[in-house]
Amino acid sequence: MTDSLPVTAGGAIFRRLHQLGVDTVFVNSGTDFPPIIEGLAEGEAHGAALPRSIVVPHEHIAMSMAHGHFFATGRPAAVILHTNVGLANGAIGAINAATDHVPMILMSGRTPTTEGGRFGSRTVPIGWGQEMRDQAALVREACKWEYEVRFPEQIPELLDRAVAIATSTPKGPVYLSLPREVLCEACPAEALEAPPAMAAALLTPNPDDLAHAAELLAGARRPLIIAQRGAGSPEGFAALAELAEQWSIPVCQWWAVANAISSEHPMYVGQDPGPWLADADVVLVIDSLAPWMPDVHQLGDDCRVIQLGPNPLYSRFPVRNFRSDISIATETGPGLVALAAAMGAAGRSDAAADTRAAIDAYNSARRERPIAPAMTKATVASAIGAAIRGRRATVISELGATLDELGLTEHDTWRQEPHSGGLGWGLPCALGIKLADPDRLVVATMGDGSYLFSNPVAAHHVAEAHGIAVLTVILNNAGYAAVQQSVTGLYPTGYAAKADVVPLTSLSPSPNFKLVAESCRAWAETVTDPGELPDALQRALAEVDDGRQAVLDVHIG
Ligand SMILES: Cc1ncc(C[n+]2csc(CCOP(=O)(O)OP(=O)(O)O)c2C)c(N)n1
Repeated sequence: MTDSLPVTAGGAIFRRLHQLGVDTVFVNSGTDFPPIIEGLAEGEAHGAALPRSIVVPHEHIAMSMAHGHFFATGRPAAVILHTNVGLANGAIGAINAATDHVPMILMSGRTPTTEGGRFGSRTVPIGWGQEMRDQAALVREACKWEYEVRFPEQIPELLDRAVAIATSTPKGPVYLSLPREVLCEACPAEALEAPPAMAAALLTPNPDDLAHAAELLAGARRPLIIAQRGAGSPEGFAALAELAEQWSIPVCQWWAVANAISSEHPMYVGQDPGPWLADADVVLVIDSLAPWMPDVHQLGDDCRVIQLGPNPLYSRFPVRNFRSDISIATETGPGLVALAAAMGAAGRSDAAADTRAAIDAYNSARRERPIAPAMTKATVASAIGAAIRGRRATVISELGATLDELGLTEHDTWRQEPHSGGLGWGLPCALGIKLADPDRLVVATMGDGSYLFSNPVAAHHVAEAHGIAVLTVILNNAGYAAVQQSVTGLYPTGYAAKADVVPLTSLSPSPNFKLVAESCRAWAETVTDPGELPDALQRALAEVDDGRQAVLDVHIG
């Protein structure tokens, strides 16, 4: 702090965020912003320590970049949007963050309450047009906490509380609404400089539950582990690898959104729990919203299930009835480390050899399955995997490259769109990761539909403006294959399945994505021949290593 004068409350937000360790604020501004912009300029003029502000010309991108920022740093970013309309554009991002347990300090202006007579009162017709009876309702279901600032001096204490709640187990977004007149008032400076007043509450496993779970797993004849949202931390990743190896337990990653185990681990059995679930007597479910598909997979009558994760019963969701005999609420990484320790140094002796033989046979068939020579998602994934091998890289997939064909072996090298499925997340999430961790290679892969949802011109603009050199690989089938598959899955012999083009799923003619990327001076190429893909990837990676964003529009069948 360079002075102790009261500061404009709009700028006080930035000063307090900095003090709370929030180093990046993604912003899309509007007419509610004068006290925010004036307060920021005031802070800069006075040499105050502030987080960096990144201007993002679409709110879904701002939210998804904040999502990626958390992936890269483990710390929340803040997002400030324009009143109800900006918040509405950002609402998908809040839904995605909530489902992915990503903390985020989300704020938006509230149109001035007063029609005149106060500094900050309404000055333009949108002052009336943007008022809502309940603005917070736009994101309430996705947020752990919300409030509307009433007085300027509340700002430090409210932000302390916002950050502490967002980063408590289970982590998630919080929302603060910012009325313009309040932000125009002065906030006392002293409290902005005080240390954080509130600590996050982080869960570690209850020892009794842990002992019970360890006993059950150690005594199982046909145990199975299902992971969906990763192993939580490098330590959790290592603990799971050791536990699976030592106790000969197959590990399956059904619909994974983060990788929990190396693709090359001898106990990794791919994504399908089908071959293992019906016979399993104990299943450890690691942080999985939907660990199997009840319509297809059945548990045996005597099977016992242990669920472990930040919110093992996923209490936000009204219907989610997966069995849970032992529910262990914990941050996932420390929970896995503690579980491995509780299981001790012994190992499963009696049935272990049989399990290993079955897994080996299953895996040789699975791993030796040839990848078709045609251009498919699997071909592209396998080429990307080969191109990035040995590098510190993270691959993002939004209906993009398939996990198993990438052959990833390390923690935090894979992220898929959250199970909320709010598309348009992938490219900006990759930008958020790369912005926070510039030395990491970040490859964003997505379908052409997902790419269009990500507001590509705005996303490439942000990448250019901030020198964020991400490689984007579009898996372009000129349509919505996932929706087509969903239709033919329900009506395999129906009219839609027999139609030349499944209605409502075509994106033909495909835009020229090369030109879209080049409009922001990205390096871009279109690839149609699978034989050309490896070289094209090398050319693209050379550009990215040189600091320029690159885009490959890969036409898949
Ligand atoms: C914001 C949003 N709108 C619509 C959907 C519904 N949806 C799910 S998958 C999908 C198709 C995605 O197409 P693409 O990314 O090209 O991948 P493909 O299905 O072709 O593999 C759509 C539209 C969604 N999940 N999110």
